[in-house]
Amino acid sequence: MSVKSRYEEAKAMYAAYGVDTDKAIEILKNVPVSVHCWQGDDVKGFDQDGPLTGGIQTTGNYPGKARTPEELMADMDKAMSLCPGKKKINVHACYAIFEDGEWVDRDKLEPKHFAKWVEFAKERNMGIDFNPTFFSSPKVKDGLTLSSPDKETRDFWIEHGKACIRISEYFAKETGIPCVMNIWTGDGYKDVPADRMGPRMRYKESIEAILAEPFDKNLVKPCVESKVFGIGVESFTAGSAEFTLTFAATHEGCLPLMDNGHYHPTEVVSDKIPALLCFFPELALHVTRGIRWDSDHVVVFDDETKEIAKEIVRNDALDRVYIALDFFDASINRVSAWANGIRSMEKALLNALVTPNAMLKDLQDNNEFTKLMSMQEEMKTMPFGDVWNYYCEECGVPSNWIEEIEVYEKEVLSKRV
Ligand code: RNT
Ligand code: ZN
Repeated sequence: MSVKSRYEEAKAMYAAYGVDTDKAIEILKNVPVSVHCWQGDDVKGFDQDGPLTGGIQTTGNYPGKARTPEELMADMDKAMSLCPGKKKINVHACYAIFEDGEWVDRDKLEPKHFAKWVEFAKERNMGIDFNPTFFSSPKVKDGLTLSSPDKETRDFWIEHGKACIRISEYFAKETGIPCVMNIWTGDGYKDVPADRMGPRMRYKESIEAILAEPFDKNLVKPCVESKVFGIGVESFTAGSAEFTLTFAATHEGCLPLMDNGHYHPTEVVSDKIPALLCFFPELALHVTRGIRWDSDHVVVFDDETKEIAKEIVRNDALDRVYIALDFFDASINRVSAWANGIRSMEKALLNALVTPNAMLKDLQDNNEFTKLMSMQEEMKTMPFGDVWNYYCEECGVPSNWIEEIEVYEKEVLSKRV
């Protein structure tokens, strides 16, 4: 049976529950998922030769990682060609592309250092999201940036943040699509600190100084990302959940960003999304998969990813929640990591869009919890795969995508030695 005829049967089954699968597919085609460039080279970047620092770490040594902008872009292209749906690209400041032997430190970065990314995005009709890079730099003093007690250090990083706002605005103007600019630092302490408020007050003032850089709020969407702890900074994180959430709530135009690896293990971001939607016009996500800790495993089509997508869809918030991916696995083919992560996010969104949300809500409101559980269980064995396959075919994604990755590994990645 063809993909199309299987789809027709599935469509009828979903229609019996009041779900319009054609409409679901049309909606999903226009939902952007932001693809992070840093999966391709283990968060290394092009502006420095040192190790990855800041409380984050990649593990694994799979051959074939991208070493140059050209290789990284080619790998992203390959991965994206194997995934349905609309994409944005997500670039970190350390991925500046210098030409003719030029190099500037992070406080001196300019739009021209990202012109190649703009070219790449424009050719593919994509927007660009951006991140100042407050890690992997000798200017990080004693593990601290924006919260450092050393004024010179803070000032350097504030200048970096301001430069990134200018670059973000340039991205938005060039692509015609708003740029989500996420502020995350690994600032924290390994052991029990004697002062927790001091660093947070400095962090607050530093972010305020960055946001004092003039920018058009319709073009640049600054976010603050929280975190519970990092490697080597287990006792204290300046940008904790309460800190960043309150910062965003009290600073007009600043969005909270939730990374689902950044909470205590029994907390779920799916539950936090509707809580924040009650108050914030817009919010941002880093979708990742933490196993036992913030391990940044590749996103798969698991329960929490499905729930995250459901909360966005059933609260009619596809245009209020900026979805970005954030994982980095160096132990497997990196193009496959991207492809699986993007495809899984798309699957979760499609799954949410073909869930009979209105009907399930009614059951809840009418206190019909026996039927609610039963219906939710029934939904799990609906022929979702047939809808997914049709969506992929509609988007021109090759059905032999795994084989394509194997060929790419053989012909391209394995030659990088
Ligand atoms: C780290 C944060 C942060 C980074 C990226 C590279 O724990 O999740 O978002 O992963 O900025
Ligand atoms: Zn993150």
